[in-house]
Amino acid sequence: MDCIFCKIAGGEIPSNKVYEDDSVLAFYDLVPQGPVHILIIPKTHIASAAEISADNSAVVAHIFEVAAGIAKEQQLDNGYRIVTNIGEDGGQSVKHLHFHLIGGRQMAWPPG
Ligand code: DGP
Repeated sequence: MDCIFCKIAGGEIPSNKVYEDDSVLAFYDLVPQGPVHILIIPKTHIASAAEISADNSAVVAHIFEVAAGIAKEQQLDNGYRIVTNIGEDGGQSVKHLHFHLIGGRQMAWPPG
């Protein structure tokens, strides 16, 4: 499968890693939308949050544990945003589940 985030997870394509364990990788986004912009992905291929099921949801819970730890390390004590884009209307460009952890600035709502 020609998936750029699978290649990053497998080490085929380099990334600026923030955290890694057996099931999860976190790395800096190439196009940061804030002073801190980190992507957190499952190493196994899940196309998007629309594909989360009882069979694979454990890694998603783990991702949120990892995210909380990263946010503390990054000293995002004033808050931050975690977002996942789904499909065309959601603005998803990479079809491998990823959570954007963005912080270090005031976020707008509603999102554009
Ligand atoms: P989304 O639009 O939600 O699918 O977000 C995809 C994000 O992935 C986007 O913010 C840019 C980032 N991105 C795409 N290719 C690469 C890459 O090769 N390396 C890194 N670090 N980030 C990438």
